[in-house]
Amino acid sequence: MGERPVLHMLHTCPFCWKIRSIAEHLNIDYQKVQVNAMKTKKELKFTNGWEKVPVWTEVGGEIVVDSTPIMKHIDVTYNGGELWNSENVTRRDEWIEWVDTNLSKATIPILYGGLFSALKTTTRVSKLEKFGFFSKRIYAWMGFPIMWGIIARSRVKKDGRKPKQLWHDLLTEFTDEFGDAPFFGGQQPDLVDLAAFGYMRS
Ligand SMILES: N[C@@H](CCC(=O)N[C@@H](CS)C(=O)NCC(=O)O)C(=O)O
Repeated sequence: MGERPVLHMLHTCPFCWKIRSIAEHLNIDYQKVQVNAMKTKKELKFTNGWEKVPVWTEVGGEIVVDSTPIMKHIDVTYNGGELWNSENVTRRDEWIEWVDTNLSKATIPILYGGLFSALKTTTRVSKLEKFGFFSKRIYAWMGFPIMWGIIARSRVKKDGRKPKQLWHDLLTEFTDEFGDAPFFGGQQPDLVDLAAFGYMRS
């Protein structure tokens, strides 16, 4: 067993950036393990069927999966639960759900919604992620028309708004909720702010 908690992740995964955001905010000393993007199932076999990143493994061997539950676990374990604590639990629960539903869905259209942005994104992903020699090249050239043609376009079509407009509207809706405060959490960021930051950072 290691001496530091371990985060299994993909560099460009928005859910992984949520974990990186909270871990870095709390100054936690942890180890990052970048999985092979084409072998996630194989490399994450130890999760007993979850097989998605992020995965957080505690020093004692406890395995925590799913990004928002991992954030809550980190907050409780290393920070006394202060980031998740709230005077208005209904508002907090409603907005973490809003962030996880709306911002997560908006990442694919902005990255892959246009031909040029899709090519730029797949080229960047193929450079940043761990791939085999052939799968890197195959992903860079085959991944881009697939992501643009099928996935992003269908999501853009469903929403009707251009990806940039969608992000603009979502961020306006989110920050309007802050009122006069600088963060959703008030004077300091809370777990909802860090989750939103994670999606944006990715
Ligand atoms: N609800 C999960 C979603 C995680 C997820 O979909 N991760 C993607 C990478 S961005 C993944 O590992 N996909 C691999 C697969 O589904 O096989 C979370 O919030 O952690």
